[in-house]
Amino acid sequence: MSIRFYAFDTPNGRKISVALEEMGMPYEVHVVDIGRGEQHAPEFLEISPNNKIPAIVDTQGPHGRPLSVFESGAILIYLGEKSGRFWPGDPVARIRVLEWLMFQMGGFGPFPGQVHHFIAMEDEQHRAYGLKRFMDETRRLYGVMDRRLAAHEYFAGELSIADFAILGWAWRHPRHKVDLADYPNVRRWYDQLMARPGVQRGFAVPLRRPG
Ligand SMILES: N[C@@H](CCC(=O)N[C@@H](CS)C(=O)NCC(=O)O)C(=O)O
Repeated sequence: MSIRFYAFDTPNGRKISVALEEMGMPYEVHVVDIGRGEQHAPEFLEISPNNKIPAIVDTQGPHGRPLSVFESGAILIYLGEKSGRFWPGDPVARIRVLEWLMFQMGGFGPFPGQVHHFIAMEDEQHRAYGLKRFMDETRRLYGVMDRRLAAHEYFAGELSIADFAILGWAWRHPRHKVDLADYPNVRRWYDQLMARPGVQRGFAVPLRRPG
């Protein structure tokens, strides 16, 4: 098994399980339970120095040597390069994929992630301020996505790693209290992706230990 996949059942973990399944790459899952602090274990920090999932180790990396990769965007690009799938060779098509991948990494992840944080906060004053700030931006990002998808089937034309990256967070729309009925083009895209067998397999991969 060449890819060791270190993850937990979160949006950033699911991006990679979906991509691995869609690409048909063999891999083995190593659950890192971030609720129990396993992301701080010294052996995990050696492959993921920012103590976050996901990370991978390709035991048969370039030149036949093992290679570890952290940061989900970098992992998606690596897997796209290795599989030759969902990562176009044409420079114009590739830059479109990178634009939407960076859009996800820089915005549609950090902002809904803050909504998840503030929603759980008990202090009403902090909660209200944080929720307004991050909910407004999250909804604005859904609006950007909706406009893009009005004219494009997928974010970068053909189905790509950018779609898998964005899907990981769109999957959590109930948690950040976004109704996809307000964004009909995102709804269409979301339903289309969720109907794919590879995506379904990606979401079904156990990323938590039983019990
Ligand atoms: N920019 C990183 C973010 C990864 C991230 O935030 N991972 C979270 C789970 S979704 C995590 O491992 N949190 C544990 C911690 O911060 O200690 C990526 O895209 O890979």
